[in-house]
Amino acid sequence: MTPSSTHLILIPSYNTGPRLLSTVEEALRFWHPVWVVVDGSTDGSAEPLAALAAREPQLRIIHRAQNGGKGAAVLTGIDAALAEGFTHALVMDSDGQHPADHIERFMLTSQREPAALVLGLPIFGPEAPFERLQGRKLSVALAHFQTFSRVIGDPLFGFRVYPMVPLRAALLQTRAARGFDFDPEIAVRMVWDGVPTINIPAPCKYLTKADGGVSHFNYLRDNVKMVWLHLRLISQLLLWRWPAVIRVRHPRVVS
Ligand SMILES: Nc1nc2c(ncn2[C@@H]2O[C@H](COP(=O)(O)OP(=O)(O)O)[C@@H](O)[C@H]2O)c(=O)[nH]1
Ligand SMILES: [Mg+2]
Repeated sequence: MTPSSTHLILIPSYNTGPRLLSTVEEALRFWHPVWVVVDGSTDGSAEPLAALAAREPQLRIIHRAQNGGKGAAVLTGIDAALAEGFTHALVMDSDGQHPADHIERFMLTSQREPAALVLGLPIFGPEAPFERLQGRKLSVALAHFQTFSRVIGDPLFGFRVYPMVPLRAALLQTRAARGFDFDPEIAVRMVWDGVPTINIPAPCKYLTKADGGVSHFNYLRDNVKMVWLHLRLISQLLLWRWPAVIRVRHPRVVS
């Protein structure tokens, strides 16, 4: 496979457990290069990766000494990638929930439309937890309100291709968006900044503990963070951003 010089896969990982290695191996089957940001993990999950990276030059591992959250890990990764001349990153979860066989379609769409944020529109199976699906409906409605449009099909699904320059600009606008608030906040901010979106359906799996599924989503801590996120975005929108947001209305594209 010819490695791309513009588009790379970026996988943020924190204490992912045994699923990390198989997720990275799967990603490598579909695209080169793949970079993993190990975010202060303490569970030993990065060790088998180091062995794989020793024989696979298209895999790079970046270590963060301290856990900083998904958004912080993505920022570390894109800073390094921009410094090496890459322009776009497909960000995916480290635990096998996201469909590696859709990587190529997402990347080719991004190469065709490099200005766009390519968003996954999740298709859930019957195993998806009821309360996560309900919470999601509220997040979708809020993202529609915050952008005065339906250009963000799903603000929580993390399987996306980002143009990295506008992603970095959006991250640097705020000290938040470093944990689980990363996905919804950054999508809304990029739309506010005038980045067009393309929404592509893609399956999302929920894995049982027996299958190696691990979730760091803490219902109390992360839902409080989400409420705070929406209060911040809505107050900014109503106080000063609304005229600009009205001006940047993009057609919603489902590819
Ligand atoms: N870098 C980093 N990534 C994280 C952190 N917490 C979660 N993630 C990543 O974000 C993705 C989603 O997290 P996960 O715990 O699976 O949450 P869930 O899928 O929403 O239940 C996974 O790829 C994780 O590795 C963190 O503290 N740091
Ligand atoms: Mg997960």
